[in-house]
Amino acid sequence: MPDVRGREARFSDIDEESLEVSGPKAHAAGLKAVQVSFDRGVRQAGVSRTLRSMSLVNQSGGVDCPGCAWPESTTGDRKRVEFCENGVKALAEEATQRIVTPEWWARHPISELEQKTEYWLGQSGRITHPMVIRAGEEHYRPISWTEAFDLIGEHVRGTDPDRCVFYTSGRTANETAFMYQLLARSLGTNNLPDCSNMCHESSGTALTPTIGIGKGTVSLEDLEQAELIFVVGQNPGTNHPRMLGSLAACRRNGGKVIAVNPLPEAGLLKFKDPQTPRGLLGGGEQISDEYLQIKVGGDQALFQALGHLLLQKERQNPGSVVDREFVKSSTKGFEEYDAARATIDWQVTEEATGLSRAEIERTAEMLAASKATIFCWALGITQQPHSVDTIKEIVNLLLLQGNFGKPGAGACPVRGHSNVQGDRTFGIWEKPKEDFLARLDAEFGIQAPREHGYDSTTAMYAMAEGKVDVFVSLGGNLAMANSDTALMEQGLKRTGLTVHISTKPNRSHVVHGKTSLILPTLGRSDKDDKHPGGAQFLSVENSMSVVSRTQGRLEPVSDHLLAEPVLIARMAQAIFGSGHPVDWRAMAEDYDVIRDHASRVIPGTENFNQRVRDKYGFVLPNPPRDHRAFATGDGRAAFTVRQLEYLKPPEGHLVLQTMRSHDQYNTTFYGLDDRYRGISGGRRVILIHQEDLTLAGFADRDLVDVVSVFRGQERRAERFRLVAYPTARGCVAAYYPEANALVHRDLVARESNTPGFKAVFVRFEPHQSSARTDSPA
Ligand SMILES: Nc1nc2c(c(=O)[nH]1)N[C@H]1C(S)=C(S)[C@@H](COP(=O)(O)OP(=O)(O)OC[C@H]3O[C@@H](n4cnc5c(=O)[nH]c(N)nc54)[C@H](O)[C@@H]3O)O[C@H]1N2
Ligand SMILES: Nc1nc2c(c(=O)[nH]1)N[C@H]1C(S)=C(S)[C@@H](COP(=O)(O)OP(=O)(O)OC[C@H]3O[C@@H](n4cnc5c(=O)[nH]c(N)nc54)[C@H](O)[C@@H]3O)O[C@H]1N2
Ligand SMILES: [Mo]
Repeated sequence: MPDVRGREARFSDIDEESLEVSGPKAHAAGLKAVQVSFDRGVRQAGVSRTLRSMSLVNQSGGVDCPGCAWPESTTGDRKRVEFCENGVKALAEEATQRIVTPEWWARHPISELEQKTEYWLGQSGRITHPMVIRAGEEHYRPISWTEAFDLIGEHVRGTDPDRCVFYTSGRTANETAFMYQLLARSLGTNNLPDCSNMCHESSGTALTPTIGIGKGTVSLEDLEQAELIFVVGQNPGTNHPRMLGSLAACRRNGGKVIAVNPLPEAGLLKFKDPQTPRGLLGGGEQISDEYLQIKVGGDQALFQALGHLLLQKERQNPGSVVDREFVKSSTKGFEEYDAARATIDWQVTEEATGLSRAEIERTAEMLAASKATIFCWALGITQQPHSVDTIKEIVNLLLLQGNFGKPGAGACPVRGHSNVQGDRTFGIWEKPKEDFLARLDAEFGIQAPREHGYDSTTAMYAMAEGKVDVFVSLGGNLAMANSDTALMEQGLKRTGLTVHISTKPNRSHVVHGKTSLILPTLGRSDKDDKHPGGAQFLSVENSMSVVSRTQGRLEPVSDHLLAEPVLIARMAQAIFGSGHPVDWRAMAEDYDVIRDHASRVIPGTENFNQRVRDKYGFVLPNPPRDHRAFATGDGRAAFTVRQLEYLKPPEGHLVLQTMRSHDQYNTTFYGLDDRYRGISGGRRVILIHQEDLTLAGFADRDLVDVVSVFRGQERRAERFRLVAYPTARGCVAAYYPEANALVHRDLVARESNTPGFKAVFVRFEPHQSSARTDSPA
C-alpha cells in the first residue's frame, strides 16, 4: 500500500499556484527557441561549456545529440548548427556544473528524498561518487568501485540467472549495449527489458511480419522528396524539432503534409526555422495542408476508411491508384484485403475517428494523387491496445501504392531515445532470434540461453511478486517511466539488490532495493580518455539506420566516474572471475575490440571499425528500402486484415492520453512550462474540451481527483487542474509521468505488450483531501 501523502507531496512543488494558461500557440521554434536554449545552457553549464558543447553537437567526429533519434544529413551539407532548443536543453542538463556529492547524500536522508519531486532530484546535478545503501539505513554512503563490483558479484553469484534483470534506457551506445547483453547472456538470462518495450515495440511487432524488418524504411532525403507525408500521433515541435525542417523542405519542393492528432500541436501548424535568418525573423512557414483532429485511438478506423476509398477509386478507374505490378510481384494477401475493405460502415468510422466523411474523403483524394507517400508515426499510435493492428493498416496503405523502395516513400516510425534503435541492433532484446544467439555463441565460446526473458511489463510483475533478486538499470528511471507507478515502486523495493548506472539522481534511486548501488557514469558529452591507447569514441544508430561516431569532449565533473563500457567490463569480471571465455578487459581498454567482435555477430556491421570512421558513418542494410526485398520467409510483403477496434469508454468516462511537455526529457524535467501549448508554471493539469468540461459538471481550473477504470478496478491520482483546451471531443490529455499511476499494469498493447499510456478511461471527482490511492493489486 503506497503512502498516499508521500505521493502527493512528491509532486507538490510543481503545482497550482504558479499555473498560467494562455492557450495553444500557432507556430513552433523561431527566435524564442534560440533564446530559451542559450539561457538554459548557460544557467546549467556556464558560457564556455555551453558554447563548446553546442559547437560539437551532431558534427562529424563530435557528440551525437542525446535528445532524440532524428537523423542528421549524411550528404555532406550539414549545417553549422545541427541541433534544436530541446537538444541544447538535453546537453545543458548533462554539462551542468551542479554536483551531487557524498556530502549531498549525507544531508538528505531517504525519507526526505522520497518527498522530493523528480524535478528537484534531477536539478540537483551530476552524481560524483559510487554510493551504497543497505537495508535499514537512512542514507546512501560512498563505496569504493572495487567494493561495489564485489557486492554485485556476490549477489549475482548467489542467485539464479533468471532472477536477475538487466534494463537498458535508449541513450546507451552500441558498444555498451553489445557488452551488456553479452554479460546477461553469458550469465544465462535473456531478461533484457528496455525502454523500447514502452515506446516503439508495437512498430517492430507490426513491421517484422509484414515487411520483414522492424525498422523504418526511409532516409532523410526521402522526406524532402515525398509528395505526401502523414505525421500521425507525433508532436515533432517538441520531441523531434529538427524534423520540422524536413517537413518544411518537403512542402517547399511541392509536397504536402497531413497531420493526424487530437491536439492542435504548434509545430504541426507553422514552423519558424531557427537555423536560418528568415526563419528566425519571418512569419513562419505553414506545415500542415490538412489537420485531422482525430479522437484518441481512432487511427485504425481512419486507415481502414482510406483503404476502402483507395480501392473504390481503383475499381472505378483501374490502374489509377493501386500499384498492380508491385502488388503482384512483391506482396501477398491482396485479395483478402480488397474483399475486406469493399464496404465500410461510415457511421462507425465517424464515431471512432470524430472526423467527418468529407474530411476523410478529402484526405483519400490527396493520398490517391500522391506517387510517393511517407507515413511517420510515434507514440500516439504505439501506446494503444490495438497499436499493432493500426500499424499494420498503415503498412496496407503503403503496400497498395507500392510505397517501398522508391524515393520519397516508405514507413517512418520516429524513434525516441537517441540510440534506442541501435541498442536493439546490438542485441538488447528479451526475445532474441536464434541466428543472433548462434553467432554470439560462436564468437565468444559461450552458451547463450534460448528461453525468452522479461520485457518491461513482465519484469515489473516479476519484481512486484518477489521473483527478482538483482535489478541492474543501465540509465533510465523505471519507477517513473513504467505504468502502474505504485506497483513498479513496490517491485523495486522488494528486489534484493538494485544497481543504478546513472548520471543524475532520480526517483528509482529513492524507492530502491533492499541493498542499492548508484554507479555514476560519464555522459555522452564527457571526455573518455583514461585508456592505455588514449581517448575512445562510441557509436549510435539513428532512426534511419545510420551508424555514426559520438565522442564527448567536456571535462567530467568528477574523477570518480567510469565510462559505461569500463563499468560493464568490471561488473562482468566481478561476476565471472578469471577464466571466463570473454576477454572483458581487452574490450574496456580499446573499444575497437568491441566493434571487431560485434562486426562478426551483427549482419551489416562488417568492417565496423573502418566504416564508422568515415565522415558520417555508414548505413545499415535495409532490404525494403534498398531493393524492395521483404524477409518474411517467402520474400513477399504481407497485406493483413484486422478487425476494427477503437476506444469505447464506459458511460461518464473520457479517454486520457499521457504525453510530454515541451520542458521535459521523459522523466527528467528541464522546467515547468509547456510553451507551445500555452501552459506554464505547473504540470498537474488535464486538458479537456470546453463542452466535455461543461457536460461533466465542472468549470475551467477546477481542482479534481482523476479516477481511472480498467476491468472493474479503479486507480486514483489527486489534485489536477482541469484546463479548457481545444482537444478532440471525448479525449483528455495529461503529462507523463504524473499520470502513470492511473495506468493499470494489464492495460497494454496486444502482441507488443507496450503499456496503453494513451488509452486510459477516466472520470473526475471534486478533489477531496482525504481521498485514498487504490491498492494496485
Ligand atoms: N524534448 C524531448 N524530446 C524527446 C522526448 C522528450 O521527452 N523530450 N522523448 C523522446 C522519446 S523516448 C520518445 S519515444 C519520443 C516521443 O515522441 P512523441 O510520440 O511525439 O511523444 P508524446 O509527447 O507522447 O506525443 C504523442 C503525440 O501523439 C498525440 N496522440 C495521442 N494519442 C493519439 C492517438 O490516439 N492518435 C493520434 N493520431 N495521435 C495521438 C498527442 O496529442 C501527441 O501530439 O520523443 C523523444 N524526444
Ligand atoms: N505515461 C507515459 N509513460 C511513458 C511514456 C509515455 O508516453 N507516457 N513513454 C515511455 C517511453 S517512450 C520511454 S522511452 C520511457 C523512458 O524510460 P527511461 O529511458 O527509463 O527514462 P528516462 O527518463 O529517459 O531516463 C532518465 C535517467 O537516465 C539517466 N541518464 C541520463 N543520461 C545518462 C547516460 O548518459 N548514462 C546513463 N547510464 N544514465 C543516464 C539519468 O539518471 C536520468 O534520471 O518512458 C515510457 N513511459
Ligand atoms: Mo521512447
